[in-house]
Amino acid sequence: EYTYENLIVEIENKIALVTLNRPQALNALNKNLLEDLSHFFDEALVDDSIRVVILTGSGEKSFVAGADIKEFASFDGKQGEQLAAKGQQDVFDKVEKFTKPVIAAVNGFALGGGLELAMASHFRIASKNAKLGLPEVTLGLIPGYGGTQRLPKLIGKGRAMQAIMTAEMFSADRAYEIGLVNEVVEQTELINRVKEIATKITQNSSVAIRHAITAINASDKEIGFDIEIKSFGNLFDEDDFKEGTTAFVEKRKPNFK
Ligand code: CO8
Repeated sequence: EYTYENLIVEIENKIALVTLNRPQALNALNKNLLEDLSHFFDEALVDDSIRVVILTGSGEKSFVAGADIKEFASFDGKQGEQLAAKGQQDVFDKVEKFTKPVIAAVNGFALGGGLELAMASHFRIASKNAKLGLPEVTLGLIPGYGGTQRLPKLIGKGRAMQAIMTAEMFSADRAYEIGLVNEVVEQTELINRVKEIATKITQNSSVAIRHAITAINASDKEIGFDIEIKSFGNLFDEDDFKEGTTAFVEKRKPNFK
């Protein structure tokens, strides 16, 4: 029997509400949390009591503030590449290709790996306080969980270039304008609204929806993900990565050469 360390799973009316639960680290994705997610999606695939999955973060401040920087700060290139490859395979690809709908209820910060998880989900609903972005270049990194591939598909190449280069966050309203999230609602209404959408989905043909997901996903090119993983790993051997992650841990601005 598997017990979740960092996930809360509540199943009701064919909807699984999955809460990523590491509020002390703004729900940053560490190894345990990724394992929990990987395990959940394996189980949920064959669990007939689940028709739709909702992913959200615990607390009122954050969906997921990224991969756990403290956990990977000491990694080298090989380990970095393995981390990205394993994460993409075990979690992010599994989410995107999941044959039951996965909705991200973005209830606060969705940064780095957090926005990547929201983007791997089939669509996103945000609360008004949400802030979304890919700040990896502030750490001397690039997105490593599919962000270089999924962000341009969702918001266009030029906007994705600017967002990744500047590391700026989108407000919920701006994310709505550019199609990164489908709706923006009050935080207190977020889970109710997403459950309402999920309920509508549960009333439609699950076999048809399964085929629709596969067909919609079929337009994706796979090669970019491999290039992302390789580049992500290479950056771990650069001085900028050491400086960027050390600066985060020491709560100061990085001084890139
Ligand atoms: N990793 C680890 N700890 C984190 C993270 C994180 N990503 N984000 C926040 N925390 C921790 C903080 O260190 C802090 O802990 P402590 O109290 O022990 O110091 C606690 O959560 C609360 O955070 P803050 O005090 O910083 O809260 P603020 O409200 O002041 O700031 C921010 C909120 C702006 C969200 C700020 O926490 C922040 O900038 N976080 C980091 C955001 C970020 O850079 N995310 C991207 C990470 S890199 C990434 O995701 C790479 C993806 C590809 C990975 C592929 C394989 C690894």
